[in-house]
Amino acid sequence: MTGQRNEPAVSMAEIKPELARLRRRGLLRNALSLGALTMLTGCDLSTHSGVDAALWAMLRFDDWVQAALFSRRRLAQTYPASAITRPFRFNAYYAEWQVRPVPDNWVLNVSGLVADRRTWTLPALMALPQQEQITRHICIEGWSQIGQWTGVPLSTFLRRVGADLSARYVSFKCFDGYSTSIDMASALQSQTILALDFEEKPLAPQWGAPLRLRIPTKLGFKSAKNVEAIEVTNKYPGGYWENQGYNWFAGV
Ligand SMILES: Nc1nc2c(c(=O)[nH]1)N[C@H]1C(S)=C(S)[C@@H](COP(=O)(O)O)O[C@H]1N2
Ligand SMILES: [Mo]
Repeated sequence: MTGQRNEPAVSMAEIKPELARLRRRGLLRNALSLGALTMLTGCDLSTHSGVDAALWAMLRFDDWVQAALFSRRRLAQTYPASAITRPFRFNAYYAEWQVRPVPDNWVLNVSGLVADRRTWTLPALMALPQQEQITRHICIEGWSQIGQWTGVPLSTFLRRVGADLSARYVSFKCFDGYSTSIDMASALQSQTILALDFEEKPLAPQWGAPLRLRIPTKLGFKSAKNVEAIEVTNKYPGGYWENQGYNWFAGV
């Protein structure tokens, strides 16, 4: 399953039509390298059957993601507590994403198109209205799991800080160096929350302590963990994966 060091059986030119098809269907935005295809699918590209398997995995996964994420009411499906995945997987595939402890002086910074730029402490966030959700978290690498998160609806928070709700983007910066951004409509969707709890306990560092975005209508990479700053802006903010060509919208 790990073919990264083997010579690919195909050239990029040979699989370009397939990748273009995936791109038209909205899963990929920019060019994808063979290395990235290997990483996304876990298939060995050193044989032709491995290449086929990789492309089919992408197409199947694309269909499945569309079905799982898109609903007419634009609400992500919710689940009973019995459906929660245990143990819950922690995404730490990359060395530079080692678990970071919460900095002693952690506060949430708010900037950009907002009336009130005061920083937020954890107790202040805990005093805002909370919402619980049991939803499916879907990673673009091809796995998913159902989890339970509780936190402040992002719409509540944005209104509380006097954000310009007609601004285009909300961006998130994390203290592990990660970043991502979403459109305002998705930020205001009722299931988009600033999660403080996971399975009814404060988030552990690996799951994004002390605060993470949880946005079940988007792929997992949008659910920023270890958030330390939120900015409301009209200038396209991009993000860690977005800047490497992942589909920016990544969901509904
Ligand atoms: N700060 C930060 N947030 C992040 C990531 C990360 O590496 N750092 N990974 C993203 C990806 S790709 C996924 S799939 C989910 C994983 O969340 P989990 O560890 O709760 O499963 O977090 C997202 N948010
Ligand atoms: Mo992911």
